[in-house]
Amino acid sequence: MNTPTITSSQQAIDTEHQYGAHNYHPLPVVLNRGEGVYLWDVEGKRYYDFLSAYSAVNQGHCHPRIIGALMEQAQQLTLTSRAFYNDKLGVAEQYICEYFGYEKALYMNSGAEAVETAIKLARKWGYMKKGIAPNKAEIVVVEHNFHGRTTGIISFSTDPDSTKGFGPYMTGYKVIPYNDIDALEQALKENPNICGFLVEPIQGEAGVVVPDKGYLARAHELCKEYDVLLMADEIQTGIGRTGKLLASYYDEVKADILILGKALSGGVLPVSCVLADDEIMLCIQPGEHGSTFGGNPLAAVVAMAALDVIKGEHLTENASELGEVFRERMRGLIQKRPELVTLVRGRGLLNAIVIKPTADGRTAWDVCVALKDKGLLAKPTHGDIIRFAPPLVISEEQLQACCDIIEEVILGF
Ligand code: IF1
Repeated sequence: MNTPTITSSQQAIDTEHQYGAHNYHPLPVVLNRGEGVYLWDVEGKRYYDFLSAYSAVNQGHCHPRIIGALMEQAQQLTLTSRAFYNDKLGVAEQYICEYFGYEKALYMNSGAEAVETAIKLARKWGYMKKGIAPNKAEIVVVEHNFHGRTTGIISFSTDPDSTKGFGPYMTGYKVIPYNDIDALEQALKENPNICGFLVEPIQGEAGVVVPDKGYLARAHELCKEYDVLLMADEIQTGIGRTGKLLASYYDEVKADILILGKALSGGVLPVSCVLADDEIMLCIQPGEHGSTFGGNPLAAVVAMAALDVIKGEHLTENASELGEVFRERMRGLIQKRPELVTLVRGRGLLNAIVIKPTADGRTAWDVCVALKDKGLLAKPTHGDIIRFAPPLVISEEQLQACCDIIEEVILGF
């Protein structure tokens, strides 16, 4: 088959436009190599990656430890399905259980798959342990949530772009405002059929929305009081990104169901995982849930290497320290250009700034195009918010160089 060799960025863009679904609007840059915090385009231009594939590349692009584990296993055994055992899954289950302090793990592939798994698990627990009548279980979610793109998950999205035109929608959800403890208490008090509260400890897609200190802790107390499972979606905020191993740890909360993805593989292949203790996890019995690739030996060794790197290279601590440096630099920008940069917020190396459109209609998108031209890649979310999330391996020198680029673009915008 004569597949074309891409020799220019424009050729790649044109080929995707002709043969690929138009389900994204990417920044006009075509990448073909990644290493650590750097990406290179087809023409050889180098960029700092300030998105990290939406926090899937916390360990840096093509981390040698993770790639090494992948390559060794890839020549041994990549997939058995769960019809048979393999010699890596049990090891990776024990590893991740001990890493996060749970009794059981269920590996899946994408984040959405893990969220769907958690929803099924909470419902099953609701019927088997809480005694909810069949098909009456409900899950509380929050406004501006993002948990994936399956028809089940978008059923409780409040974002029209994620939901319009994809109905009919799944029932069994109650949407309440984020960071509103009274609304949660009211929802749990008035409905005995609630089995779970699904929430991001920090809302990523909504624009790095950090709740009040104590919100998650109080939410967990209410969940215990009303016999409801706290389901923490740490797919984007987990694995060191926010300066703690899990963002839940800012409130010293250990969720009843922990949902991980993205950086669980260091961006090398899709791996996600749901963790819970026996009382919950054993509600799903043999033959009731699974997936062809879930828990494959390749994903198993890659996940262990990816988690090893986080601890071995102290990436959580680096995220915490450099996050403070970054936000301080951004606050300096607000002072210099308050009419353009109105807000900076975040934890660790998950941060965002809010850009006010200029009088001549230029927006956060135009800021990102200008950043790209200066060698830094980031992408806006919801029009006016730019999320900044470099790989956690970034050095202070590299971070300062990136802040210089951001400052140069903002001051010259
Ligand atoms: C896209 C957003 C980020 C997630 C949380 C579950 C998932 C995600 C907290 C599902 C995935 C990705 C999906 C990707 C862009 C990106 C994203 F903009 F969509 F919302 F990061 F904020 N929970 N987020 O952030 O995991 O199935 O994708 O593996 O769909 O455009 P997935």
